[in-house]
Amino acid sequence: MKVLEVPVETNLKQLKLLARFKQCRNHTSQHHLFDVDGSFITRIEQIKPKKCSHIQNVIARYCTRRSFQLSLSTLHFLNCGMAEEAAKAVTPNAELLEWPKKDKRRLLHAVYRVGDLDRTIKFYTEGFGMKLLRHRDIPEEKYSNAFLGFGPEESNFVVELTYNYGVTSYDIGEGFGHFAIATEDVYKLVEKLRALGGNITREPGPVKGGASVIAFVKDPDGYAFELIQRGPTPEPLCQLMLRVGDLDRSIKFYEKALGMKLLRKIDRPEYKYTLAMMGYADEYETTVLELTYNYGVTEYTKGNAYAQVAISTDDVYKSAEVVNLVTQELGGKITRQPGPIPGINTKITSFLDPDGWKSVLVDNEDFLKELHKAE
Ligand SMILES: N[C@@H](CCC(=O)N[C@@H](CS)C(=O)NCC(=O)O)C(=O)O
Repeated sequence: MKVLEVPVETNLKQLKLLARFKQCRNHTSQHHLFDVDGSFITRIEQIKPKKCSHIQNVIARYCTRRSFQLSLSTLHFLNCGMAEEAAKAVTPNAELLEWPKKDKRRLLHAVYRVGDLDRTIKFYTEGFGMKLLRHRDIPEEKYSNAFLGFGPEESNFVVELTYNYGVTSYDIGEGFGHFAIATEDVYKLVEKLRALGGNITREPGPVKGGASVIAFVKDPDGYAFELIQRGPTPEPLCQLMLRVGDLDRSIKFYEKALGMKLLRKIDRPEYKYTLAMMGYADEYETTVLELTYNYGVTEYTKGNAYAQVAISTDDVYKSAEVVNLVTQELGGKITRQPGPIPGINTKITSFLDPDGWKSVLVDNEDFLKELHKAE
């Protein structure tokens, strides 16, 4: 095997040369891409002169690795007529992909539909101990919203309930998992919820395969809430669980597209599932997205009840560019291009993840303005 080392180029300062290509003697159309340590990254086949969109894509995908970045000379080596253009196209991507990690992000709220707003408000306030934070009625659009949570929207994750005039029930589907509420005494909370007519679907006790005490209750619309026994926390509304068909793909998507961290991964082979806790800060201090993979299950029905999760950002435009880039690699798609919502002027962008779960990125400043307008 002929190994071709590429000299360090200094004309593109931000691109450190950490790459080299090894070219197979017998397959001149096949290139094996290695990182500086010599570990194999990928194989690139059939690089046609003057057509580098494929190599651009491959490199764009891998040059986000901390240990590997593209060099202009590498592209020259490929004898690709569009080397400079390709480098230009790829360099900003590497920088762009750093943005979600630098951005000011947190989970803001989960949006879902309920058949009777007052009934849910009563269950959440009297049963769970949430506060009703905001209420708005939009008669011209025939819907109302209620925002509930354990603390102010400026700092806490909340639920945004939507009531569509005249619609009294929804299909929750199989993919939506649950919300979780941390409480110091699951047994006590279960008794309170039972007394309020709550449907306890799993009695308190240690989780199968683990030690934490949990229980499950369904709210009046059938949304599951896991109750988890924990010490005091600033964020009792601690999890949003969604089922996914390929956990590694989802972890990568939420890391790259949304800048989340993989906080914890638990595999319970005896119960045939794996969980990944994804979020922006400590799992016990903030709300996390719990992604569940059930062995062998690659698709779920989604129903029409759960809608989306909202996440804050300082720049919806830049964030949408990142999402767009990541969807090309991992799947999913932008469903609303970045920009202000007519009438409200809050800048948002929304998109689907590779499983079709929707997220909305909301401009931080606009979000705060909206809250203060509502006061
Ligand atoms: N098959 C389950 C996998 C996830 C799971 O089992 N989660 C735990 C909580 S982390 C659970 O619900 N355990 C039920 C129990 O302990 O009774 C699902 O899709 O919901």
